[in-house]
Amino acid sequence: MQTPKIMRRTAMAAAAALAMVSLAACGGSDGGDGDGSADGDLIRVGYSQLGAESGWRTANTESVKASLTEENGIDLTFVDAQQKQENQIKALRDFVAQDMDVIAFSPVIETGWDEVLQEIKDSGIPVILVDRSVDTTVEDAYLTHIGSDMCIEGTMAGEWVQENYPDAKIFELQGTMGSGPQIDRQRCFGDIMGDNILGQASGNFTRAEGKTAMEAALQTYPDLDLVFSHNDDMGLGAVEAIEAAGKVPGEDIKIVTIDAVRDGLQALVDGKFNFVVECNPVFGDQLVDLVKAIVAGDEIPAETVVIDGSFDQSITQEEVDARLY
Ligand code: GZL
Repeated sequence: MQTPKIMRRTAMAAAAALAMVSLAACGGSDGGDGDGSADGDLIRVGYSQLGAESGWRTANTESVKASLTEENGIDLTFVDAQQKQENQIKALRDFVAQDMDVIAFSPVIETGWDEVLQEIKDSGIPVILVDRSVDTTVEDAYLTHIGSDMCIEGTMAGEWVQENYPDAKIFELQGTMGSGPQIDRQRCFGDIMGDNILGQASGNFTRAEGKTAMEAALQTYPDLDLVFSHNDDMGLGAVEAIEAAGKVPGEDIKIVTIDAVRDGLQALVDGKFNFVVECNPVFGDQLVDLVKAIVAGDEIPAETVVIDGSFDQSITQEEVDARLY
């Protein structure tokens, strides 16, 4: 479904193209030399990033900024929300006021977006949902989503635990409560290993909060022997807590995480993690292609799923060193 803004721009593009053909026929040209929109201007993109809470987010931001560049035809306005929804909503409203060509954002939690998404829809600016998901009543609130399937990630982790430690006594470190990854990873891991979960607590996807949550868990559940962490950073915090308690991470207490950032894979090589499911943050190149296709009025896929792999302790130091992030 094309929103009014795209139809307006498509009409402009058609008119520009017609103008160029007629000018060329007369031996002239309008000199359109940009890369991106048909009229040669840079495509103005407003991007609301949720924060810088983890190694994953840092790698994702680097990928977005490396791809949405002027040389790629993009004028990027990038705003970091420090993991606060109110900051994202303000940024989104600013993008509407600035009449961006495209808005992209990675919502910190799934709910609370209806009002601002309706405002964006009324403005006709197309929205790309990046990485995370939203739960909204606004019809056609966004044009397309790009990111990993968080349920598949939870399933991959659950299947590995079922296969290798079917009798594990599990503590679950949850990501930011109400976020898409926390909801879907928990649901789909729990579908397989839910009966083995002794307790859960959120570490908000950060190393420090993961350590704090793990310290409490070790007190409450002294016989826990496996941690399922929704991301590497909280898993690394858990390592610190486990070692401080005089136990050996990866042996006394197994650790299964998601993301596969370099620090997480290093913990795997070092024997402190046991299994890591990838959640690939490097999709800036696919994002810029989506932006250009939207502005060009091309057919847009509703979903671009970023493919994830997984790693166990067979990984080598050379493989870790060769990783992009
Ligand atoms: C997943 C992403 C999650 C990562 C965390 O796509 O949204 O947020 O798993 C990050 O590391 O904080």
